Amino acid sequence: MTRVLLTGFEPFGGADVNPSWEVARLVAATPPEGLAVTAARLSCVFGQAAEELRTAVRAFAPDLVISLGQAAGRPDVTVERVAINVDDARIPDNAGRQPVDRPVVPGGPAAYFATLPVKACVAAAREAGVPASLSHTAGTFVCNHVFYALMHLLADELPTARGGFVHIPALPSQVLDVSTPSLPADTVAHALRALLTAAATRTTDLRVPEGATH
Ligand code: PCA
Repeated sequence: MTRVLLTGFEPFGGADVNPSWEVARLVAATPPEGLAVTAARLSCVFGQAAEELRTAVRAFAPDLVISLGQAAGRPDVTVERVAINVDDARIPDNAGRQPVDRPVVPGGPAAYFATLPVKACVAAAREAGVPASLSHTAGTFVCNHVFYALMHLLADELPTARGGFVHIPALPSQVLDVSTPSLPADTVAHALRALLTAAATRTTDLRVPEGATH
């Protein structure tokens, strides 16, 4: 059994739901075959979220860790390729913290790549019938902060485990005026199950063009 830790966030920015936690719960309740999935809910707070993640990783000793976050405005499931060593918050977090141009880890490397087969993960979500793409920025808010902290932790303490980050769109109930794209939680959970299986079983990535020109 591959041990998978899946994290989602509490609501932030005035929202009353965060699809990342809804999806993490759904996948943990009905995991794909061969995977033992535990879900952990992280605060949307700089520093505290990274600490909660560290505690969960140390307690669970997973083979694979995928953190989920909401990216309202994105129309599809996006698999993040890179985490950068920058906190630069456009809005305050849930504790009122708003770091500007500060490192996630002082003295840490500029960036870490996800150690998932990211293109195979995108392909798996698409094969499950759900729109997905590769992303080259997780932003500079709490999601990138957690992604960077995760990759730093795994590099330091658990180098055999794979890690990565996936952003997901808003829920339909969050955007009833249809000004923002959305996907239902069960659709995203379906994509995530396929994605987790690919991440857990593929030893090499696909060599297909998914790059961006901007
Ligand atoms: N999305 C935010 C933080 C929590 C979440 O779900 C982000 O993209 O940084």
